[in-house]
Amino acid sequence: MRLKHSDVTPEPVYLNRRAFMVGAAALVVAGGASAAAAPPEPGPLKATPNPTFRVEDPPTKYESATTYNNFYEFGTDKGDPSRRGHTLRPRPWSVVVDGLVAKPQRLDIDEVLKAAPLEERIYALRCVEAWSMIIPWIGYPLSVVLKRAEPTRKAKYVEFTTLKDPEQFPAQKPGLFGLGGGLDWPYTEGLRLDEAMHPLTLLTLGMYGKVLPNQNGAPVRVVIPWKYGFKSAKSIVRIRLTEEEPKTAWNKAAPQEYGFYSNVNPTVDHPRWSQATERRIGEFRRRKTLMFNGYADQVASLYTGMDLKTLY
Ligand SMILES: Nc1nc2c(c(=O)[nH]1)N[C@H]1C(S)=C(S)[C@@H](COP(=O)(O)O)O[C@H]1N2
Ligand SMILES: [Mo]
Repeated sequence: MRLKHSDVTPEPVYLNRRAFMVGAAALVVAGGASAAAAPPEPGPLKATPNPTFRVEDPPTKYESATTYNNFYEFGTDKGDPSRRGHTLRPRPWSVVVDGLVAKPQRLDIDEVLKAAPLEERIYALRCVEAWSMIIPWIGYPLSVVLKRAEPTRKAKYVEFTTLKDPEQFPAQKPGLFGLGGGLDWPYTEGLRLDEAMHPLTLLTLGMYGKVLPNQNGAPVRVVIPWKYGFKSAKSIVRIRLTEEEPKTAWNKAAPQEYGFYSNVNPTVDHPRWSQATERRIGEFRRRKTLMFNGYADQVASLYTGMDLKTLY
């Protein structure tokens, strides 16, 4: 008689392994689908370069910016989002703006695209993992849609919520625990209202002259260039104005490592590594990380009187 795994493995291990095997089988299926249907190349998106927001360093190669990604809804490996991104359907799509506002909105993605002239802005992106890229984004200030909704006087914070749909985001499937790095879904992020209204905070619909690729957060995300990359939530479906500081996915997962503010600060190390330098993707030597990721002139005044050493 042949032994089954359940006969030789202690119960809890067996259960975990079974969950893992189910997950592995699901991934094989997902992988098979991806080979059959490669993600379509994103179409062109016209935008006017805005010379005020333009980092002079050369942009990162498009190939790198679209294959080296953090988007844990697809898995924790840098290649997962581009490999599995085809399961996300960026249309139809709408974004709700609600909470403490006089005029709650539900905006179809086509309305979002037309709400303001599209600008191209070349920003530095600094991941908390100490790598960085230079990316030509396309979008317009988030303040445009916030003002439309007319935040009330009680509104102090803005919460962003990413789509929750396990059919589109494989790591959200129940039973695939661990594939998404232990994050709670949906992914949420947040800003103080004045940070969200800051002209640098970009509602982002494209990059490199194209519509936003799925792996970069299609069809719409935010980009906050003076903060660590995880603040820039992808594929957002809701923007909610609140009185209290919103809970954020990374802060819930590891509060001692990922604070609400998470401004880029070379003098405050991550508990497990230094933030003094960074690896620019495509370069060999490490660079010094700049205070507020190089945007100090524009944003330092937001934090007057606050202790930046403890503001993580
Ligand atoms: N919904 C969601 N948004 C996310 C993430 C994620 O895992 N899920 N990762 C963040 C992190 S850690 C980074 S560094 C940036 C990466 O953006 P990019 O892949 O477009 O360079 O997206 C951020 N936004
Ligand atoms: Mo990141």
